[in-house]
Amino acid sequence: MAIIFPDTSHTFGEYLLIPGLTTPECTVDKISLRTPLAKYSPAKEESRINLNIPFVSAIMQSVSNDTMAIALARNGGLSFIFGSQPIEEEAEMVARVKKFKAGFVRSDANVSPKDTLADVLAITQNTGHSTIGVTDDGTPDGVLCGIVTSRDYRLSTDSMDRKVADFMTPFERLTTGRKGISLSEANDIIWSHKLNALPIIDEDRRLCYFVFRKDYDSHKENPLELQNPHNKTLMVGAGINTRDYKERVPALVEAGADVLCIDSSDGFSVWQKETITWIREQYGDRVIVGAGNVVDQDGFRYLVEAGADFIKVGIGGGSICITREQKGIGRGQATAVIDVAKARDDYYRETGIYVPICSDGGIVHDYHMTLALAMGADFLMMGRYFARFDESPTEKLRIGNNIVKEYWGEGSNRAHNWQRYDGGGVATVMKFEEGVDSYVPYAGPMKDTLDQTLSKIKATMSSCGTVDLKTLRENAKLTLVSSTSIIEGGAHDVIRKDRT
Ligand code: RVP
Repeated sequence: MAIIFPDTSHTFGEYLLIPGLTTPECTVDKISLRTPLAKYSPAKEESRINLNIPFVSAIMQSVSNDTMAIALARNGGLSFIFGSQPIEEEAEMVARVKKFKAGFVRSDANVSPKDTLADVLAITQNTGHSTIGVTDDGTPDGVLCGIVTSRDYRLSTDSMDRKVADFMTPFERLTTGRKGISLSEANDIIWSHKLNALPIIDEDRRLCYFVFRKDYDSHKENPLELQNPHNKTLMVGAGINTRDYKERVPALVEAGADVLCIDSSDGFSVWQKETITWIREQYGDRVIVGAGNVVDQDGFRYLVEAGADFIKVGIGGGSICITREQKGIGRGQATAVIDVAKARDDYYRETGIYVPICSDGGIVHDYHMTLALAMGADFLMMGRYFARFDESPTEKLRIGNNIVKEYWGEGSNRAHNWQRYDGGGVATVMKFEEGVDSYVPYAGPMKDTLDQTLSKIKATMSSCGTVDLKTLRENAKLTLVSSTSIIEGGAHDVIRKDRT
């Protein structure tokens, strides 16, 4: 007879946390959200990647491109660049994140000495930038001949066909920095020479970047930035599938991806094992690779024994996901996390190896994040949450009175990611959709909302008397709530002024 799980499967909104003793040791300012991403033996070592905040962005076309990855890594989390695109394009996105240097801006307003004042004005208008690089060929990385700023010309008297060479500040009179200097060294030069912009050049005098005085403050405010400790680049992840991994993985590794993740709605498959086995044969443990998604202990064990570095948990809970309706597979996200966390802890007790788990999908309110972390998730993958921000790759639109961003599932026809829903065999098309195309309310730049979310998580952890995520997992007390008490949890039985 089939196994029927005796317990109902639940989701986050059906639980609440019970406060623990709050002490001076666990006030909000002392709380750390650092968390391991890759498996390790706690008795001997640290995880090779620790997130500074327990968030990763979903492996989705409508969520994780290079812009999102840079913004999230700068705030302490990590993006997985979507894998449902040609290999070269995914690798290019990874490479763009790795090349990003906070405060070092590739010049997008450039002229050559032979151009005219009219050309300068046109570029200023198009780009909105008033510092123009003058290079021998007018490209962003040509040999630097000088710079032009609004102080170099006088619109009321200068002729529009005046040559740039006549009015630019020439190279000989410029202060420049050498490629390879740090941001703080560049800023020291800016301050000591009273500059607004410092051109950075290489040994052949080619323009590499500008560092601007006005950016200084914004680049100081990212204490949680997630950097690769060896080369100081921002960390980035990338999605792979179980079909073209022999080509995709080498390209992503070459581009500098710090971590890979096999992206599948149902990861309990021999194809995931084959993919991990191939990666281990080619790269040993050098390549960090996560696997999933699973929703029970058997799935966890299988992928861990196959060699995965972390396991993603969740089927059918995603906001755009209709897998449960279409295929009838899945499990309430809270129950899935609790069950898989138990398997992780059992495995740790047996082997001394701790394999982090990621709760993927189904987070609706900020407090759900703390619940998921308390239930045992080491970190969270979110799509809808991140899709709402300026940094996501999708269109911002006005629909009626609302500003929205587009957000579509990888199982929708729009994404056409058949590899994610691959059941093996020769099929290379999706016969039915497992996701929808939708809008989400626009939420502005990531940082503002993210800071508020993190403050809420820390406030809850402080209420629970916990100072880090490990103690939250170990000491949290959770209770199931009835549907009546869920109603009691919001404002009720009053006429809200903001809704009249
Ligand atoms: P959410 O954060 O609730 O929007 O869920 C995002 C998650 O949903 C993804 O990380 C992925 O696991 C899942 N997903 C992505 N596309 C689809 C689909 O089309 N069904 N589901």
